[in-house]
Amino acid sequence: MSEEITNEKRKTVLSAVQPSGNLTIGNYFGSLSRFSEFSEMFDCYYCVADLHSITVRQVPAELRRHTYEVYALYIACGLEPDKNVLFVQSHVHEHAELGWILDCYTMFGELSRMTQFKDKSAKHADNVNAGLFTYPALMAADILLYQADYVPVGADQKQHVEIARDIATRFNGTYSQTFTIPEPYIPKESRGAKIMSLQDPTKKMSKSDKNENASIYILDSKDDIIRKFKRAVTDSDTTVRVGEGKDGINNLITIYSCVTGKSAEEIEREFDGRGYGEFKLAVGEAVADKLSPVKEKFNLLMADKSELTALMRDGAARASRTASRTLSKVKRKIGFVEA
Ligand code: ATP
Ligand code: LTN
Repeated sequence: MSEEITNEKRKTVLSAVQPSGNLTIGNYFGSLSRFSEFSEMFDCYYCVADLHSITVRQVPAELRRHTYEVYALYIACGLEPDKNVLFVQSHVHEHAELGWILDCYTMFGELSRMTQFKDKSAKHADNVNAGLFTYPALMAADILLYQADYVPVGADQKQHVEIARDIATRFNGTYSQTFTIPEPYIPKESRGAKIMSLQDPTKKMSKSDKNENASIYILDSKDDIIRKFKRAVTDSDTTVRVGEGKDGINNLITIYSCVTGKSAEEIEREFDGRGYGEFKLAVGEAVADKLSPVKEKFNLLMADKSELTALMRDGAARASRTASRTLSKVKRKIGFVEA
């Protein structure tokens, strides 16, 4: 191996999921299912973004349950706790601290352009709080604390990774090289970058959707999965093919492609001459079979909360070692007096 390669620093990956509801197959195909690919090659940090989740009002008992659930799902989806740093965001105080600092390097105009802010403030018009607005600066802190090179996310989060790059570039330019500039790592459109709602396929499938039939949850039973796919909104055509104005079918083809690895053309050929009913059933069964081992592992993990708590504690200590190094460097550069 050449000198150059042996000396190259291992790249770092960071991503997070909010414990704001029951995770959907959008979360699964857009992010969780892909996380374990990185473990062998990169230093990986995955966090449960509980600080982010309170930008929308949460019921305390549910927030607690969802935090354990997302953490257990990380492991059930194949992330081994000793090969990845798995932690809860609020357990590592550096996130909130750097979040505040980065607020002061983030412009009002930049934040005003964020699509997620516009969507969520319309959806929660009675609670348009400052945290919802400055959410991207905290997300930048999550990423920059670990000097992450890659951030695997669904397409909806691309804008937030871009603002993190802008904040990092601004900070580095104001002082000197401090932060690695992160890159988003987004699956190709046909591979699950955006899974749409089953009831309104022009909207993304979201764990906070009030309509339970709109989303397939990772923990849904096989019967529920099949029933929801049966009821999925499609169109008046009858042939299974990708097309304009066929958002519902396009979405089902994307989902089937995510599960089976088949291309859209292969799927069109497989269902040539067969109706929507048969196709929906095949998608339902394939998704249920794919999720069944994840659910089994998840149930085992959730049965031992004290083990999960111990893993969380260990993850937070490991995350904090890296995060505190970056935060000290930032404080020094800004001119804060050391204690
Ligand atoms: P909320 O409804 O609370 O905003 P969400 O379902 O959009 O939540 P997040 O916690 O914001 O989920 O996202 C976790 C990860 O899942 C992110 O990487 C996000 O890009 C991805 N993701 C979320 N929804 C989808 C989707 N429908 N298709 C593909 N990826 C998705
Ligand atoms: N904003 C993300 C969750 C999130 C995140 C992050 C993703 C919080 N911090 C850091 C990647 C990196 C979301 O809503 N999906």
